[in-house]
Amino acid sequence: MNNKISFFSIFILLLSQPFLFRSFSTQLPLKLWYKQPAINWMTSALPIGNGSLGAMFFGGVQTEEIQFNEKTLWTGSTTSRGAYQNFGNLYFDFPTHVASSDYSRELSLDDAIGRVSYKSGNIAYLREYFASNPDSVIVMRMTAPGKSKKLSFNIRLTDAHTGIKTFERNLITISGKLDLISYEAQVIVRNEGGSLTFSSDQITISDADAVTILLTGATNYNPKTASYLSGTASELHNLISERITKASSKGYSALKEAHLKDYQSKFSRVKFDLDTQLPNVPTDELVRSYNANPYLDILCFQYGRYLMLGSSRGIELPSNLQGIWNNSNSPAWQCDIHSNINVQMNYWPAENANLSECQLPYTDYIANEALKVDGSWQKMANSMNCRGWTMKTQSNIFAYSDWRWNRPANAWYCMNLWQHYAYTLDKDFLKKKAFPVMKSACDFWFDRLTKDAAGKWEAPNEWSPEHGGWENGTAYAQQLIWELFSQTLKAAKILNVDTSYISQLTDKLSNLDNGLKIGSWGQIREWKVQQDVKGNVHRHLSHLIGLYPGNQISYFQDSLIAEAAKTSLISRGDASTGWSRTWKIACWARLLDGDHAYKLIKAAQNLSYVSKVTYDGAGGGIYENLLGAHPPFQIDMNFGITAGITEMLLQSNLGFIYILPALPAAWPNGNYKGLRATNNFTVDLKWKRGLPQHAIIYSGSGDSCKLYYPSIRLKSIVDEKGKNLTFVQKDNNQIVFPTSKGRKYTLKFVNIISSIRD
Ligand code: FUC
Repeated sequence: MNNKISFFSIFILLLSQPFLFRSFSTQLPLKLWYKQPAINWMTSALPIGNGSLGAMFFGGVQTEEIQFNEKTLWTGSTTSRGAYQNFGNLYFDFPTHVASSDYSRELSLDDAIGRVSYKSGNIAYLREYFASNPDSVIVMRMTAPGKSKKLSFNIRLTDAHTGIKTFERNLITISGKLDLISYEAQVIVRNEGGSLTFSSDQITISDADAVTILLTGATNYNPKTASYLSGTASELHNLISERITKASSKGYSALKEAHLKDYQSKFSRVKFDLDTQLPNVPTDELVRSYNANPYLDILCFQYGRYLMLGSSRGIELPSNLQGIWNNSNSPAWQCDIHSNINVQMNYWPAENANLSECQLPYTDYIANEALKVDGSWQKMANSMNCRGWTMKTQSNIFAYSDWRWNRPANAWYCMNLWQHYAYTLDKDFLKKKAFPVMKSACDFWFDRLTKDAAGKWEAPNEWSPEHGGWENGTAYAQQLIWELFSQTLKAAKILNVDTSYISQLTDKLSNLDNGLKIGSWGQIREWKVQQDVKGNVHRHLSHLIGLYPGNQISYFQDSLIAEAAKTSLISRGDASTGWSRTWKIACWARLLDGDHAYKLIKAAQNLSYVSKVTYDGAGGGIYENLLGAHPPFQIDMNFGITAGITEMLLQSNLGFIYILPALPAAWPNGNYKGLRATNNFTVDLKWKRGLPQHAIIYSGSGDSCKLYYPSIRLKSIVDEKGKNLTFVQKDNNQIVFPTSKGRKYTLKFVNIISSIRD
């Protein structure tokens, strides 16, 4: 028998065994690790967070520093910008400790636990840190595994402001007031064995077997009230005291168990593997010298999901320019809510990377501020004699907004609302939350738009962030308004709102300048009047919003326009600020060019040590701790990498599921599990030699599933009961099959055979 044939038939036999098709979800342990303590907050300390309470740990041997934050600790008010603030620092002093070569500092993304371990003398020490969402505390545990009475150290807490500090035996409290906000944090220390004493500036532990330290903090901020405050300082004190007492009475194991249950149930929804080995080098070395290793891509992808769970749960506020992590009282751009790309980018991977609930603090914030009668956003619209709501570029958490007008941001914010619906099909959310806000944004533009010479609706006096002059009908404004009107129209039809509104919106949309004009050198025109300069490498891609995150530009709709977008993208270049590099990953993915998207992933992984504000792009990339470098640290790019990679693996924005739309040659084999597609589908997929092998599709909606892949050939679709399903081969590239809500379907591709044969 011919060898090739015998191998082939054995292989086919093996393929018919179900166990082979269960092998999704393999994923290497996800860990950032280092052989030395962090020396710089921005570039090397490691973040933990529960969605609103966060910390960065350094892992110093003689002195451990844990800098912490709470999302609502801001100076400023409804009339002044202020800035997001550092809350304080917690220190652990181990004066006699000297690290041996066994030092390790790590952050596990699988369990959201930071660990520091080392040997001092012949004793091994271990510290564990996590930020618990269910118990609203940061938990720290010191042990010397297998030994007793070996823990002697001091605990100090500092306030980043000038509040009052008090000690009551094992409890330290700091409290104070900023411009508007009252704040309080408490630290409680529980020693097992040994003794605890305290003085006016520290708690001292002697000869303990193990020690658990809990930290929590909050403010009296409340976005639902007109004053943005609720409760007095003493009510805040009671809340914090109750919280810490309750958590402390649970004990370390129960706290850890609750944390793991909560975190892992969300984080483990998505797995991503590129058929690679775990590199045996620390993370700083990995970025510096082994940047081509696909494990770094996996790590960066999942880090964005980790950071989202860490910075976007709880209070109705989006993550800011640094998520929630900030060690300065005067951070760059005040660590604000920036409306011309940054806050939106923070949520790009929320839906498709399966953390839908993490988008709610942002969507709730939008709905809350947009619908506040006489709130600042409505007042800004009224100041232009328009209904609805709008904003400027910079915003604090009290809806004070300043710097340049960014009127089309209302449309951009609405895209996130629509996204949440498009993925979840949550009609209640659409009706009660999204639609009223979207309609109100449409009202603003109904009142604001004017007719151009050709009789098309255009937005007067607009910009293209953040360059060029102001003029009517910029591509930025028009493309965003087009998205707003199209999505609101879809929403209106789904919700069966009155037909006169639907015809009014239909009319406006069909007479709108859609912001897609091809210019003299084949580019998408950024301005209607001003000339675009070829080779202008400005970081913003505002005229390509229709490509990503919008839906207007694609080869499936108009290849001339898609080519023009490509010309514009090439002209902008690759190197830029951190977030700009990652926006380009998603744009190249939408242009179905996986290799160029991959090039941008590598550009985004450029190891940076620059911590001062720069725009030239040379310092853009990531730091040793994999946090995004604008520079300085800006978290949008971490979410941008995750969103961009997702877009390379799966696209569904046009109503069908395109698997592996932009797979680069650098990822020939791999699998993912749990990526989300619009219309409430979830997709697992395995590929080999660049070709899909099999997929599992979970139907959350019961809609028919449209699957796209060039020259798609399916061997079979089998339901949960093993029954073969008939499917329609719509054309060379698309198949359609019916689904039932809550069911899953296993698809086998014919490619599996051809890829093995050749
Ligand atoms: C926008 C960008 C800058 C920076 C700032 C926070 O203004 O143009 O690059 O990211 O936001």
